Amino acid sequence: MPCVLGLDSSTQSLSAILLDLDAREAIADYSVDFDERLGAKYGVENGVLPNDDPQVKHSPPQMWLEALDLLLGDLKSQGVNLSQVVAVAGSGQQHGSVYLNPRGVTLLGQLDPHLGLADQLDGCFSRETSPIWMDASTWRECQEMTEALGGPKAVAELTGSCCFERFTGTQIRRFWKSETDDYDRTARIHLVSSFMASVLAGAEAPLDPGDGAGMNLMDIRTKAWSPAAIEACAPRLRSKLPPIAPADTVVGPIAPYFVEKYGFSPDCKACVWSGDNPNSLVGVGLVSSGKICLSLGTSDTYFGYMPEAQVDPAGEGHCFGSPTGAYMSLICFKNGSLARERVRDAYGMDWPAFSAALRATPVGNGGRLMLPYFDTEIVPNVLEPKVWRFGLDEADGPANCRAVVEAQQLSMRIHSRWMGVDSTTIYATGGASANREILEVMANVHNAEVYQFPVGNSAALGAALRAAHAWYKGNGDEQPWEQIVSGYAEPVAASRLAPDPASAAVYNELIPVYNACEDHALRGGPDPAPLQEAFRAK
Ligand code: XUL
Repeated sequence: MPCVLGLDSSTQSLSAILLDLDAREAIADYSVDFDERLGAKYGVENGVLPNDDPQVKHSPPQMWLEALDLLLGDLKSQGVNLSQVVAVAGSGQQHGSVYLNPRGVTLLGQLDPHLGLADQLDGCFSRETSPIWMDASTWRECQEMTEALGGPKAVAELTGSCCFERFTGTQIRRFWKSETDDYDRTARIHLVSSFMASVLAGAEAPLDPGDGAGMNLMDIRTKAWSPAAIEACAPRLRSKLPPIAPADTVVGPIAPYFVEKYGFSPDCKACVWSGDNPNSLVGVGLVSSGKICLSLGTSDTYFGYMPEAQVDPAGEGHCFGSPTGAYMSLICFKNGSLARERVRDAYGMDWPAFSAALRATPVGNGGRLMLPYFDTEIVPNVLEPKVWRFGLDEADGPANCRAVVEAQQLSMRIHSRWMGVDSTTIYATGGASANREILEVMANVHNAEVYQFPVGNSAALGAALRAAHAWYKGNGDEQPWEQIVSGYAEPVAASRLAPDPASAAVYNELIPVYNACEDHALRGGPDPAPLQEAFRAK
């Protein structure tokens, strides 16, 4: 019974999905929550280290290592037979980076099964904490790299995206500028994905073009490091970066550490990892054009498959590599689940009460709107956290619940226009996709049918399916992607939620009002109150 393992090292947890390739079903689906299991030791909140500066968001890389030991130890003690795993691949939160000193690079090849991963790699990091995708502290470095590369359009054409604060290149530049000695003693800069893949392989792993596109350092068309972007980023950088290799590359056999400690077979193949979004693309079966996925996780992302590289003219969205060798379009909204939770908690609610609040309030919320920038926001770009309320009383719990959900969906609708995708069908995934009331708002705002998935963690599932693809290919039995995903990454037909025409019409009227609120708050546009009044009067 050959099995493949997909791991997902995300902001708040490390998860695993084990697929039985003969039975074509998931036989284990398990997660280690960082706060719950390691929060006291590492001092994290929602997986992130607290910082007085709301723009700075780092996590401890040793916590990710310790979580890997915990997760595999738990699976083993639950009786999961890891010797049947023929290939393992993974998903890393995108953009985050890990900085190894020369000792760290050497030790990766000498992992001792009698010690824990976090303990033996202690002292191996030239930067103790890892900047992650939520970090917004590199505005200046974005300007500098953009200027050096000939302006925003030129950067986007070259790398697939304009310079963004969270993108790894701008983070590396800031490190070089502010901690030059530590930068100089850095032997290797990994992404979260290539770092975790290196640990599993016990050897330095490449990163893939899906995750590489989140750095502003890779040429999006050749899928190789761009000398110009590297030059604009930091000196002596090229030799510190790992190679880039296709997502179905096998790095090597799994390290003896995992064979001795957890019972993996020495023949188990350790494959290249990718970012959570490229993995999710496969995990929801988007291996050809036509449909859109909306992932409601720590970040909310809106993405789809693209056959050719296409860049957002407005500069807000991204073009990443797809694990199939093609491309994907993506827009990332930072105020996702944590914003929903902030509203829920502010009114002492649980999720059933939050859903009841959505049911009890009218579609369109009577024109009461929120701009939910609880944290700095990526799209639209907001560097000072601030929650804006327009005609919305902060004391009114139910109206605020509806306002945050409607704001998120309206913003996605507005900022996704550049993709030009006919999204009459939306695949919903991520934790909050279990909430039917939220999906109802989604269906009506986008005027599209919405489907749920049996497996909530599409990133871990996508990683497992990539491991399967690499394994079949390595056996000389390469299978088309449609066949790889079939039966695993398919929406639940009975979950179909059709838009209600009257509600969709209300949102069509509300879109310009929401747009005007954004315009007023972020670009000094006119007061949106008259538009809100006109909306209410209709
Ligand atoms: C995508 C992004 C987030 C992270 C979350 O560009 O920043 O979706 O990948 O882990």
